[in-house]
Amino acid sequence: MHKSFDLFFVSSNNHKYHEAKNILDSFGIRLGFIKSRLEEIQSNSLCDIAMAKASYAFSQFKKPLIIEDDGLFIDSIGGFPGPYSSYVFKTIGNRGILSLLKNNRKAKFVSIITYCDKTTLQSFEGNLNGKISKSQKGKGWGYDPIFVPNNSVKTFAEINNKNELSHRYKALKKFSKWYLHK
Ligand code: ITT
Repeated sequence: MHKSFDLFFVSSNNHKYHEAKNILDSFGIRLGFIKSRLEEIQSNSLCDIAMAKASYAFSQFKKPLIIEDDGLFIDSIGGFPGPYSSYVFKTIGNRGILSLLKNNRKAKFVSIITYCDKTTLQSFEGNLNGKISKSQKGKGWGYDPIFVPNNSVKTFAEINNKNELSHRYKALKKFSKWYLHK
């Protein structure tokens, strides 16, 4: 099991894995999947959460791996849901988020990718600015139907090139440069 890959993505979220795999394929890196829900510390810092999540994953699976921690930060509500994005999506969801917003709809998506092996723990950050749409548009996972990236009029759920511009793409691009030269 898991033998033929040099690098694994550990996550409970199939969508995150499929996007990460697609992006890393384009950089020539093959990515295996270990589907697992990892323990998460409580913190206001995505980076601290990601580092702890990666160390925990390595202690469990003992293979070179990456994990990802994401957050959607909405300006007018003090950066909420930020590090609590997963919980907020499951509780109030996109309808709940839309009901909280008025005119200022600025937001950003942040991805932290953390690599861990026996000797190294290293994080890479990708940010994407945008805004929250007035209603849900398109069929996508998570916050995709309400996030409109800057320079677009369509939501993440409506565009077909999300993997060429997303927060995940930006973090994985930095990771790839480092990983391929390490
Ligand atoms: P892990 O097992 O990898 O932790 P997770 O889904 O709990 O999976 P996060 O803790 O990183 O992942 O939660 C971030 C949440 O933000 C995620 O559950 C989605 O609801 C949302 N999210 C992150 N990236 C997204 C994207 O590209 N498009 C839409 N929603 C996204």
